[in-house]
Amino acid sequence: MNIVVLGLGYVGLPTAALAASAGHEVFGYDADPAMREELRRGFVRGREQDVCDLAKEMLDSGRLHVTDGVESGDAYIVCVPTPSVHDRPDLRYVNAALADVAKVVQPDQLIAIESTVPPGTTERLVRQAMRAAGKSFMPVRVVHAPERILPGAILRELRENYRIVGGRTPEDAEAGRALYASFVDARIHVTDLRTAEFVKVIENTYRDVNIALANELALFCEEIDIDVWNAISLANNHPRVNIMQPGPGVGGHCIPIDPQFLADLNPFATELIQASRRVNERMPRLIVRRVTSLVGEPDGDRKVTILGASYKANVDDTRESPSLRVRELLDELGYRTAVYDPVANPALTHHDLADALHDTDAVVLAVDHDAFRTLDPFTVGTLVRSRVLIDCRNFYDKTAWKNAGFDVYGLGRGTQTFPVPATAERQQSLS
Ligand code: SAJ
Repeated sequence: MNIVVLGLGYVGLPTAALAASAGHEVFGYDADPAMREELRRGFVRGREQDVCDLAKEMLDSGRLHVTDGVESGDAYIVCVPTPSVHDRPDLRYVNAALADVAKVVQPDQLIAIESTVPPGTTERLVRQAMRAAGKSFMPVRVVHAPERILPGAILRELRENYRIVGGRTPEDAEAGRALYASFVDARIHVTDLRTAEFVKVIENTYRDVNIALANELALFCEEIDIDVWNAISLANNHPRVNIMQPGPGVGGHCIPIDPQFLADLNPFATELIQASRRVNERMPRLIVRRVTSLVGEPDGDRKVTILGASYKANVDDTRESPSLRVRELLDELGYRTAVYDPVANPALTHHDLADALHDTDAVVLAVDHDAFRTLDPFTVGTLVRSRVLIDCRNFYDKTAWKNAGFDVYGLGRGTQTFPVPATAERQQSLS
């Protein structure tokens, strides 16, 4: 089969490589000419080694081609981003990809959209693109086959995570199922277009709401002096309870965005979803409030060092990163700030840990990268100006840091680790 993949980013490239490794002839196109040129030279962006290796192997094999335009094929897989602008889905990349496809697509060929879109979008956009190209919509097969690969485990999830394929008609869905069955090992569930679109969005919405619950419980626990991490872990022993982990906020290009697609479609039926967004969005501000209560108001000299710039552990992606939002808020208030992250894009961070920690008044652990595990509190203590640790991920052994002379505040751990004044007052009023 000849498969055309549009968008060669973190979803499109591994998809193209996997399809090529299954024996298909794959023609990949990305709107970024620099990326196309890099790929042709065999340079693959990204940190997940198995993805880079497979992509290089397939480029070398001659079964994965990088083209300067959209070729005609038996199937077109659209893997372009759908960001959010002012809390509304920005569909311009999907529209551009479909305009390219509409020019070359022939009857009975299959268009598969993997990009996350609000329910009702796939059919509408394909119809518009076909009309604009002066073609009839009906003879083309259309499916929505949402990507659901977890950054950090892309290739495994692409191969093994079960898939939803929604078709405009049952025949379209079957054509989509056959396409994906030819290169993934996962179970494939077939449904209609709108249900597939909805399922993808509610998966990420479920995660956002669940994390919001964990964050709310963390703040509640600080007030009543209970360790939320322990409490959640105990509650999760129950076979029907699965609460996620608190943190400094929710980042990445999916989970903070997708719930807004539902809220945008129907603001009145999405109160819980919108409230959860607000809870998660205010977390960076709360971390900044903790900084101020621990080190004092900014005075032009006070400095805060943030460990981690990525949106989550062990990935280099910094999109919507809560850690960078914490930095932004601190900068706005007038603190001096430094960010150190050995995993994320080096352009955004200090290259040298000692340099980042020099003269600092508080260390904020924002991302639980494995690389931070071995940080020695005694060594850190010799580099900083004031020994204050704010651990947003329950990452470090608090006793070890306290023994090294640090005042330690752990998100959701209450006064068991550090007597925050507001909590002490609250304790008095409770007793
Ligand atoms: N986070 C928490 N607490 C947790 C788990 C995560 O605060 O218990 C935070 C992370 O630190 C991060 C954010 O949430 O800032 C999102 O991370 P994530 O690992 O939950 O999700 P993503 O965005 O990396 O990937 C999600 C996945 N969706 C689901 O698991 C339902 C992935 O399968 C999707 O393919 C991806 O979104 C996407 O592209 O939509």
